[in-house]
Amino acid sequence: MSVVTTEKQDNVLVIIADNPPVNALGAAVRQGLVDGIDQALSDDGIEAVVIRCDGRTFFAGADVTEFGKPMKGPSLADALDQLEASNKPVVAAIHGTALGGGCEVALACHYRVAVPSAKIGLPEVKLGLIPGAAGTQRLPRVVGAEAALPMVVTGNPISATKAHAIGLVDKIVGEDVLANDAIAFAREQIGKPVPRSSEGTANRDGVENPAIFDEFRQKNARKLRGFEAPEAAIQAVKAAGEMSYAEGVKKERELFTRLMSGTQSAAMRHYFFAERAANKIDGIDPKIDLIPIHKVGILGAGTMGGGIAMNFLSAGIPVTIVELKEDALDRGVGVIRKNYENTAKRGRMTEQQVEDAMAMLTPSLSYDDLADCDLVIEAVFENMDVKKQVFSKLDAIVKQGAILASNTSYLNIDEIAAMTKRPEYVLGLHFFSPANVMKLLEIVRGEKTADDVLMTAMKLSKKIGKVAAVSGVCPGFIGNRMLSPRQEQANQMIMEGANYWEVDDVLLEFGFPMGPFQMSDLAGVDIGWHRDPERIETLRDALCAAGRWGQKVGKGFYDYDEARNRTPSDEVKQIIAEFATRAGKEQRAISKDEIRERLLYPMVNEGAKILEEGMAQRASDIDVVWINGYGWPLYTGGPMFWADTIGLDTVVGGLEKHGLPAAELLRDKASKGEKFNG
Ligand code: 3H9
Repeated sequence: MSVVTTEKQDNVLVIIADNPPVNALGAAVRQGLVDGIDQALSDDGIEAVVIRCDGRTFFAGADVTEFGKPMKGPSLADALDQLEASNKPVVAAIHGTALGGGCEVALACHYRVAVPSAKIGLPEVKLGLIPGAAGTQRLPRVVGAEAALPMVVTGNPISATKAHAIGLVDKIVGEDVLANDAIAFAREQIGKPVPRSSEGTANRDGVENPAIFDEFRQKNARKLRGFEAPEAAIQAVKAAGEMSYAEGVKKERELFTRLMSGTQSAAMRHYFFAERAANKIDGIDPKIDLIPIHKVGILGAGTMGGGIAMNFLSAGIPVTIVELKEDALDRGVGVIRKNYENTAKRGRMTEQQVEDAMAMLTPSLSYDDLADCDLVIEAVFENMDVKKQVFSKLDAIVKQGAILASNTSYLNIDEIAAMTKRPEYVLGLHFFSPANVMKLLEIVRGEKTADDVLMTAMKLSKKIGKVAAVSGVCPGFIGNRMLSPRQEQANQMIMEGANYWEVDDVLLEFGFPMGPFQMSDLAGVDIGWHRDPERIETLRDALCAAGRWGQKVGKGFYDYDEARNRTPSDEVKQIIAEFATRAGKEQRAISKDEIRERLLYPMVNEGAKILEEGMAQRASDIDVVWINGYGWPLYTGGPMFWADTIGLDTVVGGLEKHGLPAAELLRDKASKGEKFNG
């Protein structure tokens, strides 16, 4: 069957696309749109046109799988020019998500009607691109540069009601009557001059007040740091005010083409598919029956337990949270409430939503209250003996058929599962701190974890807004296991003469939000410290003994002022120098290149070992973990894609140069000229 069909409703031609799953605008769809418009124009009985989609959504964008391949059929830009040129009114009937090229189709139509649940946006920047079918030129002409900027530059979609308020949508219609109401709306436009977006004048605001562009740059500087596409998006929207439509389209094309051939877009497109691939578990039918999760239990109401609980409450899933002591429980519940109230203060939640979420939380001092939960997540002290005790107790109390999960970041899930009579119902759910904010969820598959248990966790992760990746059982799983060699090199280099702030700077320049020593200050240098100031065996012991416990006390590796600005500390330099002398380490200047190579190449190497051992299903899962859990810059595509980009032989050569081992898989792939991804 054709992906685009037409239907005559008296004097209105309805063009219907049906290209599952998301009605991407592939070659056949573009051709179908052109044919549909030709049909409408050549039929004297047709006076208006409606474009709508079957299935779950209006066009969700260009077909990303076609990128980088030779163009087939009409380009989207040409198809849309033909559509807009029609002198018979064309109406877009929008449901689901009109994204990217889909939003551009809607913009090329003369009118847009939408259901209230629809979302409209230009997310191309998230693929390292800008819109390439005149979206950056038509949108500002319809809604103004100021309203267009956030849409084009951040890529976040807006609701249909917001779109209506800014003039992007002409009419909101009922959820179930879109098809009919769009036809009725189209009939009302017959005989009126057609409004063309390319001829709109709302873009004058950017000419009259050009300061909006710099203001936008400044306001979003932190978020946009390192990314190329947002700046191109700003330039394109600015051009919409300064240039004629035809010149503006040319400018957009130049910017689009440059981005499309660059490494950032390749990396971000890799990530787009990586995130989706990570949802798939090799050897498990995605349609397997899932275990219904109506109620979740959390053991531990500390920072981690509370954060984990919030994920479920926010998704409308009731939570019972258990602590052993009343004051700890009260404190934990208080923090959850405060976090929600802060979100409400920022306008991202209503007071009612705060109360609704809190009403779903049952605090308890008894394990027994976890008995009827479908999933219990333990977030207690990170110690194997403690975890073992907890699991044997949970196993005795929690109903059969319920999943028992550990939030351990390091420990062996199989050993923990062995304490229960239901090891197939045990797995790791490793949340990252703060658990209500961080996107990543590492799902740890034990040796005996059942397929439906694993798939239930995977589907649940999507429901609570997490990006999940599966890891096998190994110390530190995927993320922390790869962090270890980086930390080891960072520690070694400062003993060999590298300045610790330079080590941090190298990672900042690479695109990480912070370096290892800043991270240590933020987390607390005293975490895990034995608390005996007389016992100084490590650099950490020395810093703690000197009261340098991290940012919370105003000093750690760095000194902090009241605004939390950091400056390297002479005292710390002295302490490091003393340690180095005592260890007999020869001091030398270490270049930034060496620092970068010694921090990042061993991580790639560890990633290769993780793959070699089958602890990650695919290299791209490792990229998903590091981008979402540890701030690896998205625009490099993650550690494994980055290694592919610079060449695996470069990585092997670098490891050898610094006397570091290279995994067999890495060597093998490098020698064959292969990549981790593809
Ligand atoms: C663009 O439009 C450029 C233009 O300006 C001009 C060019 C000249 N193409 O996300 P899901 C697949 S750039 C191909 O799990 P959801 C996806 O891989 C594009 N495939 O569903 C997955 O496949 P699989 C601008 C696509 O319900 C399946 O569909 N548009 C595309 O959670 C289901 O996807 C965007 O960036 C695509 N465009 O979310 C929008 N989109 O099952 C990108 C999806 O094999 N898409 N697939 O893994 C999305 O944001 C989400 O998919 C959407 C649905 C919100 C639509």
